[in-house]
Amino acid sequence: MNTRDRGKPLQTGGRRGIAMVTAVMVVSVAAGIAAYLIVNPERWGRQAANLAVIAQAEVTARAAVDWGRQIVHDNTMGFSSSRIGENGPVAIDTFPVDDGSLTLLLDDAQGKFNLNNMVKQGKKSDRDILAFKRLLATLVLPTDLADTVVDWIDDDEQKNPNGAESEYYLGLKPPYRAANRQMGDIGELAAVKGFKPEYIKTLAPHVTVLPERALVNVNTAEAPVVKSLFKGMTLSDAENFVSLRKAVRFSTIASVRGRLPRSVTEVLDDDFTVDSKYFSVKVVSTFKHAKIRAEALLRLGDKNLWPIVAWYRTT
Ligand SMILES: [Ca+2]
Ligand SMILES: [Ca+2]
Repeated sequence: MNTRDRGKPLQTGGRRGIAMVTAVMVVSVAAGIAAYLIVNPERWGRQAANLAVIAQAEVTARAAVDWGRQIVHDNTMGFSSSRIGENGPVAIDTFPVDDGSLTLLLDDAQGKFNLNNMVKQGKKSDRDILAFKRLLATLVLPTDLADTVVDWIDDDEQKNPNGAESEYYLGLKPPYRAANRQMGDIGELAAVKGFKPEYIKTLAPHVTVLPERALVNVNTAEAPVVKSLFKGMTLSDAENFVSLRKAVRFSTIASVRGRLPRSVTEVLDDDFTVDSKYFSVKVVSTFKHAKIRAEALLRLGDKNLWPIVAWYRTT
C-alpha cells in the first residue's frame, strides 16, 4: 500500500467524524429550540408576530417603491409640465394603508455632481476632475480631495500627485486597499484619504454616486453645482441661471448655451444634460409598531415601461 492508499481510510474516517459532530450539533440546537418553545411559548409567539409585522412593513415599502416607479414613468412620459426634481422633491406624506401608512419622497438623482464621472473606463477624466475641483473650491474645501477620490476609483495603483493608492491605505490601522472601482455609496468617502467628517458633511448635499457616467442636469442642480460645470462662471452667475430656469425649464442643450454668461467661453455638449434618467425614491413604511426606511435608485429605460430599480436598500 502506497502513501496515497494509506491515506484514504483516514480521510473517510475524518469525514465520518465531522459528520458525526455536525449531526450531534444539529440535534443539540434542535433540542435547544424545542426546549425554548416549551418553556417560553408566549415569548416565542410574540417574536414570531414581531417578525410578521416587520415583514409586512417591508412588503409595503417595496410596494411604495413600485408606486414611485409609476409616478416617475407618468411624469417622464410628458403628462406633466415639469419633471420631478425641477421644483424640488415630490413628497407624498403619510398615505394611509391597512394598519399603517407610508411616506414617499421622489427626486431627480442627477442634480448633483456624480463622483464616478471623474473616471472614464478606468482612467481619469481631466475635464470632470476640474469641474469637481471648482465645486470643492466653491465650498471652501481642499481641491486635493479630487485627486484622492480619483485614485480611489481608477483601476490602477499609480498615485496621482496629490492622491493615494493602496500603498497609503495599507499603512493604516486597520489596513485596507483602494477600491479601484466605481463608488457604490457616498459613505465610502469616509475611507478616502483627506475626507474629514466635516468635509463630507459640507460636500454631501452636492454630490452623488451613480452606477455609470451620468451628467448633471442643469434643470435640477443648485447654484454651486451649476457653477462647477462651467469654467469662468461665478456663483452669482449660477444663482441667476437657477432663477431663470425656475421660470422656464431648459429643454435643449442649445437653449442652455444661449443663456450662459459671456465669461463662459468653452462649453462641450457632454458637460451637462437637460434631462435625467436616474431618480431617487425614499420611503418610510409603517405597519402597526414596525417602521421600515428604504431607498431606491430608479433608472429610465424603455419609455413605455416603468423605470427599473437599479438598487434598493433599507436604511
Ligand atoms: Ca486606483
Ligand atoms: Ca491612480
